[in-house]
This record gives sequence, C-alpha cells and structure tokens, in this order.
Amino acid sequence: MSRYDTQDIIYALATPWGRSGLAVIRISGEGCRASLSPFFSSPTALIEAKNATLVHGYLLDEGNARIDEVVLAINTRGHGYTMEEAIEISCHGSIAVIQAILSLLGRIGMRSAEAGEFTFRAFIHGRLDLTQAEAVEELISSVSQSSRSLSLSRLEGRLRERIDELKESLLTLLAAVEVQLDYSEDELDEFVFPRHALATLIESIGSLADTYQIGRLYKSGAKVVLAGSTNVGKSSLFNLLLKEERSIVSPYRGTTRDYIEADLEVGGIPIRLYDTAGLRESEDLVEQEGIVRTERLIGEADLIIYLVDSTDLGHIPAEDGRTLVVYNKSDLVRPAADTLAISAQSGEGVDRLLKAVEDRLKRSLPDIGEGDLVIEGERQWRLLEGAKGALVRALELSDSVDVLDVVAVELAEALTNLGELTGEVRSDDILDRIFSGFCVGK
Ligand SMILES: Nc1nc2c(ncn2[C@@H]2O[C@H](COP(=O)(O)OP(=O)(O)OP(=O)(O)O)[C@@H](O)[C@H]2O)c(=O)[nH]1
Ligand SMILES: [Mg+2]
Repeated sequence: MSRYDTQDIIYALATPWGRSGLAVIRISGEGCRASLSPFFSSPTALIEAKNATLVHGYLLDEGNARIDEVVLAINTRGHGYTMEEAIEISCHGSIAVIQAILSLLGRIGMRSAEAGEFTFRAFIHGRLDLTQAEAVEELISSVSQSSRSLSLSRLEGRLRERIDELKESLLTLLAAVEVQLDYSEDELDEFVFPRHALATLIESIGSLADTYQIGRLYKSGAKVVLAGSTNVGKSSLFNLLLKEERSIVSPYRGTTRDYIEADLEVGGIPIRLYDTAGLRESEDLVEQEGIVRTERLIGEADLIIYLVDSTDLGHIPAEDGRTLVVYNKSDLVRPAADTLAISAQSGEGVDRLLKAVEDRLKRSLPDIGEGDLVIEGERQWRLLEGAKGALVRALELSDSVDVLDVVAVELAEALTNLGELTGEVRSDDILDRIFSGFCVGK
C-alpha cells in the first residue's frame, strides 16, 4: 500500500483514550527493542528477551525520570500478530501516562501508525489473508453474539479455506479448457466440457454469496418500530422489552410525543427498537410533529410491531411482510384465537412475540446450520457475485466448441474475483480502502 511504509517502526494506542485500569500501546518494526532499550530500566532484559515473554520495568524519559511502571510483551521477528519484532506496552490507563509514553515514542523516531496498519503488516507478511484481515475488523465491531462467533470463524481461516477449495476446482476446470485450446483437435481425444463440475461450482459460490444477507442482518441489525394508536401500551411494551422504565407510561392519550430508541438483541440479531408517538388526529403542533416522525420511522422500519388495544380495537392494519399486528392488554380481554396477544403489564405472551419478531426478520433468509460459514462484508459479497456471473456466462457458452477461448476468459475472470477476495490479486487502491476503515492500533 503506497501510504504505508513497512520498513519503519510504528506505534499506536490499542485501547480507548480515557481512564482505565490498564492501557496497551503496541509497537511493531525491526529494531524496536533496540530503539526503546535506552528508555527502559532493564535494557539488557529487553534486548535479550525471547519471543512471547514478558519484561517488567520502568519506562524512562531522556532525563532518566520514570514515566510509568510497565510490562512489555515481546515478540521477536517471525512471530506475533505482525510477524515483525514487536512490543506491547501494558501501562497504567491514565491519559497523562498514555500521552507521556506516546510522546516519548514519537521523539525517539518511531511513527504513529495509521488505521489498520498493524493488520496490514500481518497481511503483507502472510500471517493473514484478506478475508482474515477483514474478519479482525468485523470481530472488533461485532455487537451481537452471532456476529462475534461468525467473525471469529472467518478469522480462524474458514472462509479462506473455502475460497481456496473453490479456486482449486476452478483451476482444474480452467486447465482442462486451456489444454484443449493449446492443442489442435486431432491431437486430443474428443473434448467433453465438464458442465457438471462448473454447475456445482456455480451453486457453491452462489450459496456462499447468499449468506451475506444473514451476515448483514447479524452485523447491522434491524430497525423495529412500535407503532399504533395512543394509549395502546407501546411505551409499556418498550420498557418491558428493555427491562427498564425508559419511556413514560400514563393513562393519558398522547403521552409519548417524540420517539425514543434503544438497542437490544433478539435471537442473535441486534435490534434498534423505537417507541413512538401514538397515531391519532391531533390539533397540538408538537404532537403533530411527533406523529410525522412516527410515520417516517414506519417508512424506514425493517419491521413494525403494530400494537392494538384489545379493549378498544380501533384501526387494525393489514399484516404484510413488514407488519406484525399484536393485541395488547390480553389480561383484560380474552384474545381471539390465532392472534398474537400479549400483556405489556404482566409480560404474558412476550416470549412468543419475540420469537415472531425473530422469525419475521429471518423469514426470507437462507437457512444456516450451527457452525456454517457466513460472509458479512459487502466487498466479499460483490466479488462472489462477480465470480458467479462470469461462471454462469461460461456455462452458457460452453455448448459451442468454437468459443472455448471466451469460456476460458470468463473462467479466468472468476478466478481473479476469488483471488481479490483473499488478497492474492490486489491493488494499492483496494488495500487502502479496506485497511483505512480499521481502528487505529489494530
Ligand atoms: N391492563 C393493562 N394495561 C396496560 C397494558 N399495557 C399498557 N397498559 C396501560 O395502558 C396505559 C397506556 O400505556 P402506554 O404504554 O403509556 O401507552 P402508549 O401506547 O405508549 O400511549 P401513547 O404514548 O399515549 O401513545 C397505561 O395506563 C398502561 O399502564 C396491559 O397489557 N394491560
Ligand atoms: Mg407512549
């Protein structure tokens, strides 16, 4: 990557800026121990430390004054995250300590790392492929348990292995076609194009690409809006789901005037839940504005929980893919069969509601089993779709022997797409875009 020099020594704070028990500052680059040793209380121990060992002591400034008591975790060349000589400083987590250490590192000739630069080095030194590098950032930004565990399996290399298998099959196909192209017909037996193998490959790539819908849902989550007339119990349900009294509940109509949002997780999906102003005709300007906002949220929602008061039915919208009609106050009126009924007061029926929300959000998604591989990145999805498109064109053309050279071009194009996925085929631009989205210090 053009803006990254991999020869120099880089450093960055890997933990958040702020007060904490400990902070971690990482350093990577050949010669980093020699650079730091004059500013460490046990220079020899630092220089001679074996890989994966800890050295305890004090960091010192140029006047030999102690900055902080620290523990240094050492990696020698060929080991650790970046595969470079590296030091991780565990220091006390105060802003003053962090500032003093970072400033020292800058003064002794190290360079402050760019976003993603440690992972970039891990990638350049072959420790991670691009799918694993992306998994690092996906794991850091995961907000649901499902997203965490799916990212971890990609970080362990499961996606890389899968892509390698697909590439292997594709190469076999391409080789068969190339041989055919290199020799004239009379030199070879009659050529039968391996249509079946190609169709299987298309199927495998397609189903991997389709898992993006699942990965995206687990990563970015869904917007769920509680809507309905006034006084139906939207705020009561909101509080019940959040297990705290966040929204004001009252027997008066029009209590909630502006929307309130909060995060929760349902069936592994991160949900942003909105409590909204009840829908009714109103003369009150503030309430009218609240209702406009409710309508806007309804327009943007992935799912609307439309709450109806069982004691006073009023308007009931038609159920569609985006709307769940839920009858509240089931403690007061016995709900009709086949309806989704709850009591936001007693909690009755809420588990069933949550299951219905989960099912609805997952309804159009492909099924995945425990431990299945799922992709989460848009880049990965685009490349898989690109590969699939090229292979579909190749399959269509494969009937006519005289366009075998075009078939070969399509197969090669698919191979390039898969190569870009793992990072064997790359450009500075692409790498720049990927790594600049990372956290500094990772
Ligand atoms: N008996 C019973 N009362 C409920 C239930 N849910 C809510 N209520 C009561 O209904 C009234 C209205 O509840 P809210 O949660 O404020 O209703 P809302 O839909 O947010 O109303 P607005 O904010 O005005 O749109 C309150 O007095 C609640 O205690 C329920 O399941 N059973
Ligand atoms: Mg309310």
